[in-house]
Amino acid sequence: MIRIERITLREIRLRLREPFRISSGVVDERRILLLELRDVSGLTEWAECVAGEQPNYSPETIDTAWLAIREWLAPRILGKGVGSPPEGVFEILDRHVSGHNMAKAAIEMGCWGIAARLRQTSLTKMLGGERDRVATGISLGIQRDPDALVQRAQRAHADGYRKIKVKIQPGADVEFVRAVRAALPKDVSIMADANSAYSFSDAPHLALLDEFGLIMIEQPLHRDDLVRHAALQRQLRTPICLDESITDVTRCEDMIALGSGKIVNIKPGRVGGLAVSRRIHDLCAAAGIPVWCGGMLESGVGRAYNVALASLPNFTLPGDLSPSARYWEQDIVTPEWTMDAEGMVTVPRDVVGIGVTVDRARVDNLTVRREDLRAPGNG
Ligand code: OSB
Ligand code: MG
Repeated sequence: MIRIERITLREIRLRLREPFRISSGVVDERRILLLELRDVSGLTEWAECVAGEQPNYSPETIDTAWLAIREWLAPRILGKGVGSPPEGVFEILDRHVSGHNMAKAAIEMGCWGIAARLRQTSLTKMLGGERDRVATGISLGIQRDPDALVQRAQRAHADGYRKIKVKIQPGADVEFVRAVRAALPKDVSIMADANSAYSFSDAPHLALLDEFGLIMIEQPLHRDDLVRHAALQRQLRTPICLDESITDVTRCEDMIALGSGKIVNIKPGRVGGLAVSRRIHDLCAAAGIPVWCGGMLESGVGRAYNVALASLPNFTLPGDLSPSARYWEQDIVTPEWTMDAEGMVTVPRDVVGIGVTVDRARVDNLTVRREDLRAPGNG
């Protein structure tokens, strides 16, 4: 049994080493919502809400998540006992509260972190993760021209990344991918992520990507377009991977039933946390659908949850789990996340809790907003 008596919300600002551009927007400074949860026993653990600055990737933002956590979600958990492992926290948060998955996930994941600490074990073991190391890919933002993208891709390949993902949009797609494909050895795994930039009438254009042997194309169409993704998949040789569309287990069942995609990107924030992530993982494993762990430009805190999740057995493709230095001058955790020359990140299987320690002095320094949430009567 876990009983959370306080959740401290903080907003910190962390500048990316370089702006990250996707088809729906650009970010140069992350506004990151951190949660620090404290159990009645006095144990604490950190979690991260991955909502962005703008409602472009999903309807949520850091500001809507803050509101949802304070007004509707934290009161359902604070001062009340929840089970351990916290398999049922998502249902407690989800009943009669639609949407706000990233806000729900932040609390839910924090409960997993606390549960691991209480059991004196690692988050990875608590989840049933099996791997000691997870394979890492890089997600490269849209660049000014193909040459600039090729430079970044070559550097990433030399660094050891096991998958090169390039963001695309109309006007920055076929020629950009062609240039990257031509610049890298034949056996390098390349993929493209459109973040919903296309419509079904673009099918003949998207089919031009087939000649490059991409391992997948991620989320070409609108998040709600499962039927059109299925029609598109029938016209493409390249496997479609869904990201934005897969917001819960049912949506994943629909993808499988309709044939809307052949691969799933699992982001715990998008689906409401680790328990739902694991259910999607299990569903896909049973259906022969490979999964990989996506990223949301997380700090070292959110990354810890992603790495633990990615150690489950059906995460068979490299995740968007780049090391700290790919994003930040300096991360907020020690040790920082690193990647070896084989493109592998070590899973902290034997470290109690999430596997990294938050640099509290640095977080205090970066904090621009803070709010303590407590159970009523514990004020
Ligand atoms: O679509 O996967 C995406 C970042 C922000 C919003 C959406 C996406 C991304 C990424 C970043 O691709 C991956 C990473 O964290 O390295
Ligand atoms: Mg994506």
